[in-house]
Amino acid sequence: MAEQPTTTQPTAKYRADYQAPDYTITDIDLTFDLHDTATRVVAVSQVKRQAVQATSLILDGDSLKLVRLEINGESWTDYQETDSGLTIHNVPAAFELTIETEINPQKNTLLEGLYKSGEGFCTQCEAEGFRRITFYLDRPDVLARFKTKVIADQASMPYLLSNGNRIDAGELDNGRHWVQWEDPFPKPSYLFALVAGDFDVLRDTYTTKSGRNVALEIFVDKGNLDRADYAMTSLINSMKWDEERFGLEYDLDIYMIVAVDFFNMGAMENKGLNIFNSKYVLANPSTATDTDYQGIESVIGHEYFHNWTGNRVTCRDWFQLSLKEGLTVFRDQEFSSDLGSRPVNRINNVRIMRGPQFAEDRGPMSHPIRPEKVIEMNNFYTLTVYEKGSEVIRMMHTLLGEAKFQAGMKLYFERHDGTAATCDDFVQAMEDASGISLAQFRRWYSQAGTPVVNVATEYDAAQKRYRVTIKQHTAPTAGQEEKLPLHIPFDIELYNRQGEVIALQCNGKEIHHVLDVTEAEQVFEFEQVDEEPVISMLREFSAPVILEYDYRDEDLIFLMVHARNAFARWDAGQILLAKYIRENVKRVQQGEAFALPESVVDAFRGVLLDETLDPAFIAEVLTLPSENEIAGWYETVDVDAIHQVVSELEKVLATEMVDELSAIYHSLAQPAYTIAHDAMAKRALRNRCLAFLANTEQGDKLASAQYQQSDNMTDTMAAMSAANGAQLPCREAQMKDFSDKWTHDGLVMDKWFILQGKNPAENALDNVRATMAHPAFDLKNPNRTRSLVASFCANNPVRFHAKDGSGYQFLTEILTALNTSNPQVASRLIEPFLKYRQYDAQRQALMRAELEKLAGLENLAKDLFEKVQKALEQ
Ligand code: B3K
Ligand code: ZN
Repeated sequence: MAEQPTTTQPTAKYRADYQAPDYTITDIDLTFDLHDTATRVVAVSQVKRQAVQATSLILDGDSLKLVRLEINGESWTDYQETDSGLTIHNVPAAFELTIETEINPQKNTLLEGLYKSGEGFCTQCEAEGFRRITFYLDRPDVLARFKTKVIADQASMPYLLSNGNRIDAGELDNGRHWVQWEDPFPKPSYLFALVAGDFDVLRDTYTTKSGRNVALEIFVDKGNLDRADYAMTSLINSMKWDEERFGLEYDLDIYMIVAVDFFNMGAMENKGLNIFNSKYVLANPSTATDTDYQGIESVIGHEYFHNWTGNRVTCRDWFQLSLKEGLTVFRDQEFSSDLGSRPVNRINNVRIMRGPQFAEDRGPMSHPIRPEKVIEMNNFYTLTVYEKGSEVIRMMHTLLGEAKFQAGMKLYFERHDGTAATCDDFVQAMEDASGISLAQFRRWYSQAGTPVVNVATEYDAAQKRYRVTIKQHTAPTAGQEEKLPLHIPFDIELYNRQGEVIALQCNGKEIHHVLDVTEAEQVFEFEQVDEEPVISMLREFSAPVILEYDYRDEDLIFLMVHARNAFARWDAGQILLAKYIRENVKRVQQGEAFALPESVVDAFRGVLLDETLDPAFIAEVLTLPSENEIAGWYETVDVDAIHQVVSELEKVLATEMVDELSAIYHSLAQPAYTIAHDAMAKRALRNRCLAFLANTEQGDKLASAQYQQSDNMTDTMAAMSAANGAQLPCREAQMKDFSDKWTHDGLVMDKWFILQGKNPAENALDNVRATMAHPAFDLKNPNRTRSLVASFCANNPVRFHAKDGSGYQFLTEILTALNTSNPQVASRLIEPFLKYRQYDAQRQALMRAELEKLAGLENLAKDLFEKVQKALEQ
């Protein structure tokens, strides 16, 4: 039986209610006696009163059995167990608190606290998992020095790991052994980690710039050692990059990473002992795609960078989550951009903003990057806090420039190292170090929603003036009606017809290309503009806003060729595609045929044939916006029309450019697989060509041949996706062959499950249901569940939104099962339901009925409760 989540009516917490803790804990000494169903935890804490008036110590606790409670070594009976933990009455001002608890890791399907992943034990404590291990002040502003002793069976669990340095070890006479760890850096409980098990270990060393030798260890399941190299390379690259770009050095003698198969998210930055979803560690050419490799590099980097932005300076309270996450995402994006292609990285980050993040801003869960009200903290590890949070940091970087931004970082560490800080502390450091006012800019932290920036331009030939009128407006979002103008860094460039840049002059002075847009409406008048220019705007996506401007086709086609920066060229292509997607959705709705001007095809053909461009960049230009991103452009979404238009557009481009696509496809074949950037870039373009060609007569032959000849997972998956997407005859044989070959390996099978989920066939749902019986599928494993269920519900809109409501019923069944076994995963999967108001009346009613069913569930977990409630009341 799965463990039942808390059943009491959930209550909200507000940012405004923050209060410093009455007590703090300076040191904690933990002993774990590990057993599958009854693990004993003894916690000896040094407690100190902080608030004079306090007499009771209120500790957090969840699903714990209290075995023993002592104060200064004496049994203590003056306490009460509550719904949320333990209240100990009449405690002294400073004392030693001993608590022994019993927990059941085997039954812990929530994957929070201490749980079993396969044969081993591991922990996940962020945000509030430590309270499922022992009663504690489980909040990020209580920082203690941790000492941890782990006792377990020696034969089955030779490795016993925790944070910090290994200080002692020994054997017991009953076949058990123990290891003791000590972390010299005070830390909040969410950064605690413990791992026990049997692993293969990849070892290396790193010497920091000041000469400290650091042992690097990556622990993987037995037999997976040949899949750990890239993670190690990425770790070493991260350590080096953080020294070079941010001047930050690692601070312990050992850095460990453990890959586990059961994990709710990507990875966790526990001090000195990162725990990773195996998806972001394990890779070799035959099991992982280029995208997987890139994911590993960025997540390894992200968790490593947290050592300074997150661990050395942590968050005062969970409302400040973006302090560490937004900043660390910014850092990992910069890392990937410095090591790989900056434009391609930027494009992919912007796709996430314009697709799922903008969608989050429009929905019932819309919140500022620093939320004001939270029921379940795990629900706020969102694209808004992470990705928009990173855009907010990036805007400060744009406004200050690299040198001043780095001065701000330095000041931030000087002021806050070793403490728990706020978002405001960060902005203050940036402001103080740079002398640049961020007063209005701070609104980005409190205001939710995506601003719309509307631009109108006017050219006065007689005066040689170019007038740019910029209006900004943010529509009301859930629970936040009033919106104020934001400080928007608005990066522009003007070009003459020869493609040369026109210097920006205002009032006789040359001005910077990043305009400070701060008012609801603002006019910039540029002088000495000799001819009507072409304007490039929101270059590099300089602010997370929606740009509205009535571009002429020829101007976009001009920018696709002449804009000086690659991102702007890509963006011009996207705006051009968007114009014709919108127009054709209208045509489809009116029963007219699909139409695309020759000039548009030629513009894309021009990019395809431009040998001076990076092939990976060309692949991005030729990638259409996703159906989900397109859905976001509409008040009422017509899933079927959108799907039809995207398919037609792919087909028309493929047919019109078939010769070029085919020639390039063949010319880019590579003799042997390497993971060098230029090799990846060529594969990216070649496989993009294949995806187009799948819509032509050659499709089946090409996809079939590529699958058979492929010596690497990138090309294998590209062949399978092409076959799946275009429903080619070779699809079935490929799917069977792949499953026969990889059934034993869940991580690889995830790719196959994703294809089943995204299968455009009419009977996709039947297939998905049948696939749940596949031996490699396991609803208890978050990776498997996400691969199959999320790819169907979130990324196969036409089938999920089937008019008979069958897709909706399916999602409710899954959510009902996960509500008890793993509500955190359920809470991610429910997202498609939250957008129900964007659909037609019939679909709305069907989805609403499902939400109501969920609302009526007995024991609805607070993760789902918060979202269901907001969706229904919106
Ligand atoms: N800090 C963790 C996320 C924890 C999520 C808790 N539900 C990973 C990261 O952002 O690096
Ligand atoms: Zn993070």
